[in-house]
Amino acid sequence: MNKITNHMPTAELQAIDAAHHMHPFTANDELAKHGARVITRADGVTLTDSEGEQILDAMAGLWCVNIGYGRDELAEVAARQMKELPYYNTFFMSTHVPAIALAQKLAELAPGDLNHVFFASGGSEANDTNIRLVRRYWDLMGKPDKKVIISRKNAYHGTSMGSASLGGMQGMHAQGGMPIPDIVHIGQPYWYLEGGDMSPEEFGLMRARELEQKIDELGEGRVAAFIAEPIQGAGGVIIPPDSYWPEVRRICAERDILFIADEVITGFGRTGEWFGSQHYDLSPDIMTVAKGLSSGYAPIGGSLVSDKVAAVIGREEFTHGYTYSGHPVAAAVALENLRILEEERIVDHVRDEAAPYLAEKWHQLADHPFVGETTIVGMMASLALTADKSVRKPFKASPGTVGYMTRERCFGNNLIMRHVADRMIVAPPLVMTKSDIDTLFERAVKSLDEAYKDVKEAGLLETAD
Ligand code: PXG
Repeated sequence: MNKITNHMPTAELQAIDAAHHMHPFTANDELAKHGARVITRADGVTLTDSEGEQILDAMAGLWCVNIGYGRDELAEVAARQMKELPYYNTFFMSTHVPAIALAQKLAELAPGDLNHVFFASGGSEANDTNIRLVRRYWDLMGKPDKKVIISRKNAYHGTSMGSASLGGMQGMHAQGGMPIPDIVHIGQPYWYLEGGDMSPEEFGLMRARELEQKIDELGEGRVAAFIAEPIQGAGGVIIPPDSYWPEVRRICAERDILFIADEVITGFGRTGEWFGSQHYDLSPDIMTVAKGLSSGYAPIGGSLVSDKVAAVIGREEFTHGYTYSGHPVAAAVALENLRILEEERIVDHVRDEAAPYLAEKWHQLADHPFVGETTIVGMMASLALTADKSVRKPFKASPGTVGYMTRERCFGNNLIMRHVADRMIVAPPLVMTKSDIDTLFERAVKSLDEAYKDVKEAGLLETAD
């Protein structure tokens, strides 16, 4: 068999890929017809594909390459760690220096008393851990009936059976018998399409109070926890109205339930603070982390756990753990990533420079006839495509038709800007300079112009009744 290299013709790579590689969230038959885009290298904020195209990655991979591509320091740390101790586990009273050092560093960076970490290889695993943690906590507290976890529609918490059940994606639940028992979903704080005649503030309060109503309906004695992303990422960068989080905070403080903040996307600088919980002044009992923890250079995630919860869980054996919990190479890479984020003051760069500039540019897109609203916090932004700026209504075409056409134009213009239904989203590497942001903006405008024309010509510039 020939060795597969970056230098093979693209079509050949695509054919082998289609024959043997099952892609996530993909209709493989469709993929086989078109061929996957083959990414061969990346540096800074730019990807190179097998055709030599230079693509601006305004999604930081999958919301994870916070420090940008091509940082040799991480490669060197990984090589060093692989030579010294490529693997050992953290079961059976064992530990190793990378896991110790990373746990300490996370305890230092995390807000409040989140001083303990249970490691996983990504966000899905970490959220599965969280389901077990909160139920175990209430068992040990002598309240075994407190099992229900309240989540939200259109939330994304991963793809394993547990984490996808926590998520509120109907399309995922429909494949495979989810949600698993004792997970329920309340409404999301998505004012643009769901707020009707209410002001954003009224709507935010109403959606927050659904939590209180759900707790009452189930009985507080049955509810273990509420889980939420500070800002829904994969759901379309849904930034809640200002009234939402203070009200949820009040409800959580008044009720005897745990709060899990899923910071897989909002963590490690994305909002201009180290964590989204700091941006919204939340005090979670458990925080899910992954992605930006290693800037995607190695698969690692975890659950950051408060003193209160850890003290209870620690009383007896917690029968849970992954072969790769605290993997030494991934932990060493994560630690080096955190060193770079901290020493290069990348979170300050986001707050003081990159995010304000991106916001200025992003909001200019609101003038485009194809754009119904623009929203942004830190380096995560979205816009609603619209057929008619005077109303907040979806397109007549099925959700995502217009978004997909727009995404194709973006990709054609060497800009990775994604769509979620008919919202366009960006979450670029945090190290973007003003000139990178100018390039992003120019390509976004060109793509919106072209897609607007396409949509008009296809007769799809029509609002649902
Ligand atoms: N929680 C949140 C908030 C996430 O965004 C996960 C958990 C799961 O993490 P892992 O590491 O198991 O994937 C995520 C992941 C998309 C997309 O299309 C988003 C994610 C993953 C894949 C695709 O936006 N988020």
